[in-house]
Amino acid sequence: TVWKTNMRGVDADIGDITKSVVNHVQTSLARQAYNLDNLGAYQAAALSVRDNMLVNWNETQLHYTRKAPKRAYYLSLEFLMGRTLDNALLNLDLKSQYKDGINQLGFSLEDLLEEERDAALGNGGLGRLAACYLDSSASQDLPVWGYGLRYKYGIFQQLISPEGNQLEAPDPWLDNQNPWELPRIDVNYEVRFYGQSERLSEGHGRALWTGGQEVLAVAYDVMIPGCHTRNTNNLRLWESKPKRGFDLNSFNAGNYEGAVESSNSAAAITSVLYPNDHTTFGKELRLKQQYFWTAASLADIIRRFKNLGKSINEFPDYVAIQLNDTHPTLAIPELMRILIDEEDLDWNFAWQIVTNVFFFTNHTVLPEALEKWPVPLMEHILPRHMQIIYDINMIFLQAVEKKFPGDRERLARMSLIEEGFPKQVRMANLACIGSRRINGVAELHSQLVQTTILKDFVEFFGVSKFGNVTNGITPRRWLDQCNPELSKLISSTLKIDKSVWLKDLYKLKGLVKYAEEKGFRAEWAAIKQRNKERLAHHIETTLGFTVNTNAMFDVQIKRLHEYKRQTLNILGVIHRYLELKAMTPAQRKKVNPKVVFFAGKAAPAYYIAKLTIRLIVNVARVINADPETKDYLSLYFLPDYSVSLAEVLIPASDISQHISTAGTEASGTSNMKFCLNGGLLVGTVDGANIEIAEEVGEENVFFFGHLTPAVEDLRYQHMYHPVPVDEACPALANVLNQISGGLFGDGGVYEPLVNTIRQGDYYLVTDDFDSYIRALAMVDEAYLDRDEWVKKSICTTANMGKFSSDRAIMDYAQEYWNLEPIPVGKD
Ligand code: DL6
Repeated sequence: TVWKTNMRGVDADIGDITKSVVNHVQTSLARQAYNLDNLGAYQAAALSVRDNMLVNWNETQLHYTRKAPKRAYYLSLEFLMGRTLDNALLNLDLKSQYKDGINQLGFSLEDLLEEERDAALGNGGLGRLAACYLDSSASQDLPVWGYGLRYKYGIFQQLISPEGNQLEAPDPWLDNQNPWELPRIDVNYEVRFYGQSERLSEGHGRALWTGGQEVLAVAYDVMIPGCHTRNTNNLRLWESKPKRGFDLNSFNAGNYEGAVESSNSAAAITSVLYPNDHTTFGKELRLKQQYFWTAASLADIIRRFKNLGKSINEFPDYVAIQLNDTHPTLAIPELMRILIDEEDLDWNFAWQIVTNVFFFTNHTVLPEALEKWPVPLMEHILPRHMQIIYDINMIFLQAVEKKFPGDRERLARMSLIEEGFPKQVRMANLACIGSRRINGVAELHSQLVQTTILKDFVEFFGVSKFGNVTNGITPRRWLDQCNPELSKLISSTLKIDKSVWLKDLYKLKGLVKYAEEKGFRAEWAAIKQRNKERLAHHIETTLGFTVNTNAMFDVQIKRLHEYKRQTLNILGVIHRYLELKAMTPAQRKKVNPKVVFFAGKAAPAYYIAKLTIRLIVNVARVINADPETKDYLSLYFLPDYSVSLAEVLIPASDISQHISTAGTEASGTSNMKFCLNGGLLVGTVDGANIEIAEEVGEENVFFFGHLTPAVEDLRYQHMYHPVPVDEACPALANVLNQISGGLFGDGGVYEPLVNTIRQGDYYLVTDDFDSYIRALAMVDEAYLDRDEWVKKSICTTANMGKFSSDRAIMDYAQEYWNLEPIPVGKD
């Protein structure tokens, strides 16, 4: 049965909606309804929708409190939520009523949706995954809360200079107020930094941590409505504040700067999201962010547990904590500190509790992403935690020595402390030792975790501690919301209400048989075409470019990174351009027209990634202006990639590129989004591409490139027996020579980028180039037979059931957390 939500627990009608919106205009915004702009109307509409969510949210929290189930907490330093209003209206099943209500007030809902700023508290895949998991937890009635930080500034805004350089501007996303959060000044905790830790007993007993700086963590709650259920979960984000306003003594003594300094330093903790994915820099503020957030979250979790009146040894029966990568790993020594220093438990008992509560997900095997913190920094900021880490390490290494006597190298590899200047704490080792289970995010990745970075730990603990949960995406945002026409066609064809298939995505399989129906294919193709026109319109109005919507749309959208190989893509574009230039007009006429889109941000300090953007922008400038070729090939770099931009791009794509060097992309999730929207993939045999092909059929994926086992050997050869690119891959050499020769502006500018391929070629662009070009030729050929292409597109969507984040979150709930759904209003 479909549960209908409403204004107050009874049926919502349009009159109720307009009344509630107008009421918010007058009382919450203190404005007049007759003199209101779209922003004001959006805010009032959002507050009115929020009222609905609040009713459900309160009911859900009460229900969870009454039922006292085991709960899970998802600790993530990033939640890349995007916009909320459309998603909330769809999940609450109120969209059509609000559309009409907003119309009656003289506005258009579409316009109001555009007023909302993205909540961009994340870098990329890891943060967006966390957002999908929140949606799925609520939709599956699971008692799961998220914990994160309320950054004042999210991921930077990306601007492109006239030369093609990425520039970064702050993202003041809270400037217009955020109707979706509830400040909870009553929920706050003190968090200590620095100071001294004095051991109070011999061995691993209690210690007293005093002095230093105390900062206040204040909660902000964000409601997470489930789809067609009253369950509305919570995302709690912490803001840092000085414990006391400012130092009055310094102020009175005339030391104004000193007086506000400590209050500024407290507020700075949650001021900005670090804009790096896959790299760590060992910065003090980042370590303070991590501790601030884990300490506040644990204090909150323990307080909630204590309200149950249970004994502390039952903690793991009521609490599971998922560590989203190593960022929250300090929660492990922090829980030890609480149990030993505050609860007065003995070490072994405390350790048993800790190792039954935490679960750890690894999201990358790239060595530069494995977090390490300098011991001196850790000792300075968290002296008590450093003692605990040393104690954990000592006991652990004794056990390793017992199991592998005399294996000193193994001890050195497994130690929590990496020798060197300075010594460093290895957070992945700590997360692994302190967690009950560890998982990777796709089959291949989980295998690689077990056979490379955590191999020693598998040998020590046994393989049963390690598992896999292949990532997923929420079909609510990534189909129903971003592609409403396709969603409607699916419901009408399957004759199943969307509330059903959106929560049981395997139902899409029913579409396979319609791939053989001409009429259905025509409707399917027409929707793709309209989505392409919607994207073209967006580009025209925001950037002023006219895009050829009769062409194939080829999209690569993700963070700029050498391992993701945007370079391979742009070099392929240049190769295609050179081929077109060499053709006669008659030959060109037979070519399949193509528009290539790139979007993505580069970490501000990542020079090669930024240079890649510059190359793309300048290649676009040249080829889009070439009268001979522009009808057959054009190229756009769309600035300031965001969740909202992805929602317009993905439904419009015919083909998308997921072309990482094999073994480097842990999973990828945009690959799933494209396929769910009927886009096909060109990709390497990497991450979740492999499982997608297993589901949709290899005949529907364009694979190319070397496989993971070959990668190490190839790198070895590049290093010790290098072959010049001219010999190894003449087609690529020609492309590189054109860049160096200045076809796209001063060739010298691009030398550092070109040299990454000519010298060393760590990401194997040379090795994969020919096979990549062949794969693109196969894409062209397949696209010529449009009927077959549409069949492929339909069969791809139809077989994407596995990649719903509902499946993924239920895997976590059942296999890891031991959690039951607790539906509100069903008993
Ligand atoms: O698991 C989500 C996402 C994967 O889909 C990507 O393949 C992977 O690159 C990304 N990893 C990170 C690394 N973060 N850290 N640390 O973002 O995770």
